[in-house]
Amino acid sequence: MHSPDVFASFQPAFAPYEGTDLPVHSPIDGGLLTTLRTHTKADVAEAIERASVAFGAWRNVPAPKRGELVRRLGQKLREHKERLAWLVTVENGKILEEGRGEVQEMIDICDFAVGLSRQLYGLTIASERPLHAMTETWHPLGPVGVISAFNFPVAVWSWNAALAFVCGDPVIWKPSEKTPLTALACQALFEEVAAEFGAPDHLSQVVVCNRHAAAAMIEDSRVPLISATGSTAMGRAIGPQVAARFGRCLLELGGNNAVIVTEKADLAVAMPSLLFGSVGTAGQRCTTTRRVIVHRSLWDRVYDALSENAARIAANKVGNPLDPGTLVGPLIDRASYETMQAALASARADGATVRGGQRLLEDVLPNAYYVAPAMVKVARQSGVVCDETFAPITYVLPYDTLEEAMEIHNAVPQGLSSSIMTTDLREAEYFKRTSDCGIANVNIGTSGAEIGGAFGGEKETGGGRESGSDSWKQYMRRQTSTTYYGTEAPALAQGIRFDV
Ligand code: UN1
Repeated sequence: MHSPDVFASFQPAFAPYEGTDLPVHSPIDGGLLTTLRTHTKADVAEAIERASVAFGAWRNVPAPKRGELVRRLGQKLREHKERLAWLVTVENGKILEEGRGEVQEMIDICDFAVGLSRQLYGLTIASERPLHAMTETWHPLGPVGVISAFNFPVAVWSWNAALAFVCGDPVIWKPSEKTPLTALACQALFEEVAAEFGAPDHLSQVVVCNRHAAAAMIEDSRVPLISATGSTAMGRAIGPQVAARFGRCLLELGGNNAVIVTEKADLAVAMPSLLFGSVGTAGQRCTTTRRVIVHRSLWDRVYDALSENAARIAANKVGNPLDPGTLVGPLIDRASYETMQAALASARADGATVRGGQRLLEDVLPNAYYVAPAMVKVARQSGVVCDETFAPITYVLPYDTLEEAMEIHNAVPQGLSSSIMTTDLREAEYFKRTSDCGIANVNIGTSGAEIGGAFGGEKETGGGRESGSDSWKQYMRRQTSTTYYGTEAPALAQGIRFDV
């Protein structure tokens, strides 16, 4: 499965981190890729100290010059797109096409951030007092702690890092322990760029560690922003810890995304999006379509079409994600497979019809976890349907009125992404107004957002917004400034007199 040459070409990036603590496996065959040494809490504290020093220098570099560093990073990623995509596939298991998409997302956010580096605009505000000028300006914030998940092992770092760098902030990155190698590869590419550019040392650092060591970053007020992607449980743990020291959190947590298919849907448009959203990335996107809420008149038809397509994929398109014909790669690990099976068992116990979901390729790859995507027909939303199971399970539910569909839609704890399939403008607008998610699409699926929009969601999704739009403001400190340029004693606001 491996291309030894490509893997060997990454060895210099891994070498300084090699050790005996953390075995890293490929989900493709369960094989050991390498073993790393992990950082302790004290190591993380030292990284924070180094980042603080880097901040002192980087904050004084003009923003457009900081953008030049990010421009070069984007260029470096273009040059290494194919090999980095390959490593993403080997370490994470997503198909190579999606590995390439992930690196493209990094390149796109670099381009976005370069433009932004000349547009960190503030405001001029009308003062109520004569000869006073009021402005609002944005200043670098400080070291940013980035915690990323295995499923987008490099793109999510880049959303944060590209913005943080142009905003004047160093980054300390704690990647998932399941995917540290892709992080080290990015770090090596960054270091090449930083050396050519002459950036301060330690502008970007990777800490390979568990959550106990990462607590150093969560607890330290020298890290004013923690941007974390992962489970709701993780967010629930770190959110209050960061808040307790008045730090800022940017949380992108679980999703339980639904697509509503109305009577007015064009199924030729809807079906491909439903399928990619449900089974693409083996159901391991936070934006994966987990629920399809279908008008009762189309319930059987949509369920049958989805399960037939899923069965077709299971028959010959689940397998090695490096093969060009594969559409669905493996689950990340055994635990993920077991969680999936438990969810299906629970759905069955609740009376649902389950098609697919069985393990595949077990004889040839006993240490890898490939599954047939599961389509679950369920009459009512309850129990496990309300949970996010990070696997290819799609619950297909019926509705009678659009109001009822929206109630079902919003009655889960998560609020990341949502879609409606309809050709009716009124239905589409009603849906957008009523969906409680951070993302609400019309006639496209729930996954595959572009970097130009703000990405994130409400409720247990955590409320954060990353990447596009004005997400950059979270990586900066806002300052309101009033200047008096008169020669008499200045007037006080609110008309207060204080004559001595
Ligand atoms: C994630 O799964 O954490 O919208 C991120 C998408 C991708 C990003 C997903 N652009 O599906």
